[in-house]
Amino acid sequence: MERIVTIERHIVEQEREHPGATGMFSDLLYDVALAAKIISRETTRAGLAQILGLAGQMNIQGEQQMKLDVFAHETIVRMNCYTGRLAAMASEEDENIILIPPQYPTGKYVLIFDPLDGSSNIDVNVSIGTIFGILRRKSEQGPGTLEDCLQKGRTLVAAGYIIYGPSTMMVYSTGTGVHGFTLDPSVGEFLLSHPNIRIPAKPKYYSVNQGYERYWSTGVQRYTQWLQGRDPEQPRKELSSRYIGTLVADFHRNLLDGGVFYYPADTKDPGKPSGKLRLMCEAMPLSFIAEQAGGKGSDGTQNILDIQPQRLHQRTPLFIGNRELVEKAEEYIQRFDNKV
Ligand code: AFP
Repeated sequence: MERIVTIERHIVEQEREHPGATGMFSDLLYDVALAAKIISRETTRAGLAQILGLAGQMNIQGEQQMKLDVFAHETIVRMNCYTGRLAAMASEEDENIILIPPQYPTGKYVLIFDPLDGSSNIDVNVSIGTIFGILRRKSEQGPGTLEDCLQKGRTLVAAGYIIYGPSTMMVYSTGTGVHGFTLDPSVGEFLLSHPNIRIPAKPKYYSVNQGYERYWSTGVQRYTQWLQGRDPEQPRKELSSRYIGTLVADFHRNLLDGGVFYYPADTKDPGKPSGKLRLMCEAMPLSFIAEQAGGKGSDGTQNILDIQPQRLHQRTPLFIGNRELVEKAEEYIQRFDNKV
């Protein structure tokens, strides 16, 4: 008989595999899941903002409506600032690291997150998401530091994302495989629905904003032609194209069906020579998941998990999904762009 496993039970069962575990890490993961449920509840009401009062304006009760990305950020911060599990947080919505208020104890972990990824899709009722990563602090005690946050993806102790789609799902890994849970809103629990996710060996999709093709390097353009089965030197069956414009949703689909997502460096905006995506809050956690599912994340020249972040909001090109598709991107970039 199939067992019904809640995320709480799953986290506790995983903890038992680590005899020295204090439970602090499990509690932190559970707090993230709880924040996700609150954000999920609010995302399903987002369309009502128009009739109940626009975000950023007064609603009919005369209360100020909060934008959903700000709401998601504040929910995660408020859920985690007083628990004694964290030394600091870093959010895509905050320029600086978020310190634990002095009246609360600090803990040994650091939480990095993108509270609401794909926010431009909210108004059109298309899937959005939350991305998170958990690091162990480097400093011994006291308030967390920037150095506690600026660590390589390789040092993540856990990472995951929540997708707010037709149903809400939380997918996470603590370094022992990738597991997916679907929220049953009637009981308010995440239930294990996708144990041990592996990226299918035969990919189906490539996902990129092809509207920007003319701003890409020759290597990325030639790689795209290869994905479309149009490189006469290396013939292959074409992949189908899918692009949602929410990284979490594009990544999630390719994780389950196989494929590659990329947001390369481009020349569109001289202020963003490395593309749009953030290394710490987006690329690192998802690359951790990809690797745990048998795939890979790369910036086109090196593994995302081996990059030492220099700044909190550093941007990076990203190629992520099936390992051989990502390595093929590296090959094209090496061949056509890195001429010396
Ligand atoms: P927004 O949060 O501004 O909608 O950006 C979402 C995102 O960072 C990521 O989720 C998408 O993959 C990417 O941007 C889409 O960007 P383009 O609109 O340039 O394709």
